[in-house]
Amino acid sequence: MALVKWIGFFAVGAFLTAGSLPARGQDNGTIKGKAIFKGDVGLKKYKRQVLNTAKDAACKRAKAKIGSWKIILNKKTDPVTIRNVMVYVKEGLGDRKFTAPTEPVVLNQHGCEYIPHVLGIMDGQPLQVRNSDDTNHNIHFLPKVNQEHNFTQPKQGMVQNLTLVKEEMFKVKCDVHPWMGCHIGVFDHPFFSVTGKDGTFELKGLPPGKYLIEAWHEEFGTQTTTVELAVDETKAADFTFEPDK
Ligand SMILES: [Cu+2]
Repeated sequence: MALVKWIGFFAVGAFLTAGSLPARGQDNGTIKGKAIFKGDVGLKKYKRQVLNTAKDAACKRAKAKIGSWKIILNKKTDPVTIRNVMVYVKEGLGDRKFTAPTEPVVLNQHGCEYIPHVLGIMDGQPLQVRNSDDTNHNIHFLPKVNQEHNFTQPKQGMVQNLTLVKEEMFKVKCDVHPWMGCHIGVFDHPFFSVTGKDGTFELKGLPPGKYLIEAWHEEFGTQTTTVELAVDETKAADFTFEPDK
């Protein structure tokens, strides 16, 4: 039975590759690049800060010391790149409408840290807030245009589902553990990406067009650039942050 399925799969695949059916979509553009740091990486303020969790015995047990997520520079590459930069389409999609995925985006509290530290989600897509720690967390959303949420998850394994409906970047904090903080970006389209450890991002599946792309970092602010994409085109776009300039 499994073999029959696989044969069917390949047969359909070959048929589509031949281009007969269906008409090929034009939403295949890609913009990729990196968030570059230009400045003196030797300065103390650019070293990763260490946060002490001793205030809460359960947090201390999980991880006595946590590295701050605010400024993480990848100094192994030249140029130096920045982690946790949210890159997104700011303008250029016109009045196109995009359907939010039904699978939730998870914001986990684990080891008394928010994972991930910068999270992107579409408006209307479920956000699932989880407590994976054996301690009490308070989740306090600080939005400007979305609804403010402020609730506790006192027990390990607790889950709360929420929906965000308006586009914005906002901060989330825990009122129990002052070192805990993260950021959520809500978008009315699926073209957003957070730079990883290597400081790179990728926006895929873009229709051809001219876009204003913005890159946001919680400490370094925003940078923008315009990118014009033809059908199926891949273009590079780097963002350079010079916080001391
Ligand atoms: Cu907490």
